[in-house]
Amino acid sequence: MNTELQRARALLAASGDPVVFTGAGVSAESGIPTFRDALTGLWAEYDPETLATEAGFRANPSLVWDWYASRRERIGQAEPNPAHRAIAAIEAARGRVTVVTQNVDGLHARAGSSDVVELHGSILRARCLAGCGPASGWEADLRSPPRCRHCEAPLRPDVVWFGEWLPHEAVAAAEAAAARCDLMLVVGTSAQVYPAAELPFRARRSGAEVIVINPEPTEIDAIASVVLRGRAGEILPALLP
Ligand code: BJW
Ligand code: ZN
Repeated sequence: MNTELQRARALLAASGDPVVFTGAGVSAESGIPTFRDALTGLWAEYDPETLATEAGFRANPSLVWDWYASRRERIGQAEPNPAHRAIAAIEAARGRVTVVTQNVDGLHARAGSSDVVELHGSILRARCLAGCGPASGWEADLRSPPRCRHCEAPLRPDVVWFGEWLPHEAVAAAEAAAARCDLMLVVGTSAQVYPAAELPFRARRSGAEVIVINPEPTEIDAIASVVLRGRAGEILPALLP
């Protein structure tokens, strides 16, 4: 076994409180596209200003709703991959592992992780654009977008778009996890989107070891104790005892 992998296994085995911080790369092997990969990422084909901002939604609600609906359908057909399952297995072996994810696909929970902090919301939920709160029963509404039952305003996907605040409770839980953990596994994120990308730095400042798992270099490599270059679905299972 290669030395870096051995070091990572030892750090995980010695950790009393690991936290896993994930991005789109952890779901790539489930067939869900990432955002910034040069050829296959969503932002190579689609414009984030048009599709992932409130202004873009207000300008063309049905275009944006349909784009999210097609992604939701693809996610519904996808299955958790060996990376999601390995993370759930780490929890099963130890009792608790907080997973802080930027992903909106719900695959960590489907793989069996029970403590998942969703920093960028969930594509499986919708909420009222006018602020009434979470919506229910909208799946059967075939309008694009469906309308709020209380005020008839359009519903929007319950995800965090550019320029929007992250859900306060999720940020608080993620910051607490980063401050308290003794090991943070940073898996499949380009770490270019803030404030989420601050979390590994927060963990490192509090003395945690950082392990990066990614086929490509990232800004986090500089503060990592170990960098494992490769696919999450191949590397994470190899970290298990
Ligand atoms: C693998 C793999 C395999 C591949 N195994 N790995 C200038 C202008 C305007 C705004 C800003 C600005 N400068 C900074 C900002 C703030 C902005 C920001 O950070 N922008 C940067 C892009 C510059 N942030 C925000 O706006 C945030 N809000 C905020 O700051 O509020 C305060 C505020 C209020 C008012 C005004 C201004 C500020 C909100 C950010 C919301 C991000 N939303 C999205 C869309 C979610 C909904 C949806 O799904 O459509 O979240 S964007 C997208 O990026 C998505 C992701 O969660 C997020 C992070 O991406 P991630 O997960 O890292 O994916 P990729 O594709 O980048 O990387 C994939 C990685 O996987 C790569 O490294 C691959 O190598 C790797 N990989 N295969 C392992 N098999
Ligand atoms: Zn409403």
